[in-house]
Amino acid sequence: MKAPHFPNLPLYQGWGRPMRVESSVDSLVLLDGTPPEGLNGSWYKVGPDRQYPPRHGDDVFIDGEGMAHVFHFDRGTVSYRSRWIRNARFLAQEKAGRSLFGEYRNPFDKDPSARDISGGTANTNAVLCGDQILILKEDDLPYAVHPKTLETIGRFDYGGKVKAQRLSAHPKIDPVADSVLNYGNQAKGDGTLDMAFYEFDQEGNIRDEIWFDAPFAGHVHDFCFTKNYVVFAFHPLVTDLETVKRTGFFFQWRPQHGMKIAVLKRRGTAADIRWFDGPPVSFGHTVNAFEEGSTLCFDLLMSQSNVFSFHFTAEDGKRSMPDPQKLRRIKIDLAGNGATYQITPEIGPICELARIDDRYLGYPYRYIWTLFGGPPSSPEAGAAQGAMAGVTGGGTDGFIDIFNGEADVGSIDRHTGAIDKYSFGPRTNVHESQFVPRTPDSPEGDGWLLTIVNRLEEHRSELAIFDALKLSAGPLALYDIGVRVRSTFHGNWVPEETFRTHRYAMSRKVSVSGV
Ligand code: V55
Ligand code: FE
Repeated sequence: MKAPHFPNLPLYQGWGRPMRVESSVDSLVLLDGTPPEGLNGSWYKVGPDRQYPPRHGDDVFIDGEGMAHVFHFDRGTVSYRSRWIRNARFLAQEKAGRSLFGEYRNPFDKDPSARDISGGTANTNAVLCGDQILILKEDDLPYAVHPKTLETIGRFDYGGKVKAQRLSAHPKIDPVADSVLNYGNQAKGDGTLDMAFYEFDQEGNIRDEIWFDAPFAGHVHDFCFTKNYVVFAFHPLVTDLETVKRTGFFFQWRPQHGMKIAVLKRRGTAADIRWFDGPPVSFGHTVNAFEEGSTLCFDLLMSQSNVFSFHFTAEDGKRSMPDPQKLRRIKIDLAGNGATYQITPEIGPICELARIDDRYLGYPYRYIWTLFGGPPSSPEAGAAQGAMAGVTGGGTDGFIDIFNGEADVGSIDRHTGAIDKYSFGPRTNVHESQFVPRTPDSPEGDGWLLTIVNRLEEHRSELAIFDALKLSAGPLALYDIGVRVRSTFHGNWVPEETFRTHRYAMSRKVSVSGV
């Protein structure tokens, strides 16, 4: 075995430098403030790290082996732990002492010994199911881990009931039905048109299952639901295996398709699906959806061009600055016979990784918490950010680089348009935040916002707890994590009592219009 050596690329520099460390910190040091009473439970987060350099050196930041993180909150004390997800890929590579996979998701770019091993990295999200935490990546089934220790238990196929080969990393909890909704994209393998929608109960039993064909094998990273419908938007990032073989890249931008939206009727069939067409816009993440009379409102962080052009380009291979991603609402009229949707104007700054008060998922809501991007604090900061994304020439304030870029924690009030935010200063960024209600029946937004703060120059991270509706007042409590937390994608909060009840405790006791 040879010592792993990472090539001299921006991808592995700065905050992108691989850590490859599993941490256990018993009791985080309180730097400032007073921990709030009543904040008891566990916050799970998942991100990529690099077990070994990929086969050909360069890659994209969304690749990398999954590292799960957990903060256990117990009456003002917080412990922190991070563990690799020991899935098939990780274990095979550990045995070989090197990476067996190359370019992101390219099935033709594997070591021959890994031909039958899934390239799934388990690096994107964590959600509770029964008494296990599931760690997700959209090209594989989840891996179950122990909720306290994060020890890997194994690949989870819901007792053989899930026939999709993969589930997305954006499951959503329906707070009224007490269900977990998820889906498989390219569900019968790379490049297949099969989409599989599932509604599960809290223990992972299937309550609803709808299979249908996508218009093209696309990149459906996230979705939305309402009381009666499920919304899938197919933006034109396409997987065509011949193109993957030729170019190496798993997705190609094909604007001629436009963005097609499928509206499924819950508990319905594929025959009930309605399709709506629009221009070739793109998005990574949704925010929420709800019904307003016969109008379906679908909120997302949208770009008017290819927001993934930093890695997945059109046929010409050019990498360019995309139109920046901002909050927009798409309106779909379900009463008429139309087959188009309406995109309403953008609101607020450049955003990424948005969350709401999860008790309002699928229903009318008011508050959004998100990363706010903006101009870099210095030309050097901008250069670091641009290099990472492979973007040269343009400005670098058009997108958020979650590794080496700067970002503030912010919120948008959808009713008043008010923006609230807090900056930890130059050369800092934050991870996706988590809203925690003060009590199960407190009003929308009344509670705490948790985030992880990266001090990019000092190479260390802090844990911040805010009053969710007073971000600009600064954190109520700030803890030193003691180590760097390499940037994560998503996660979820599990209240303490949920470990006893097995219920996600999302059931909302307050009434909302539309319910
Ligand atoms: C995204 C993230 C992924 C991925 C594909 O939109 C798309 C983001 C964290 O992994 O594999
Ligand atoms: Fe995501």
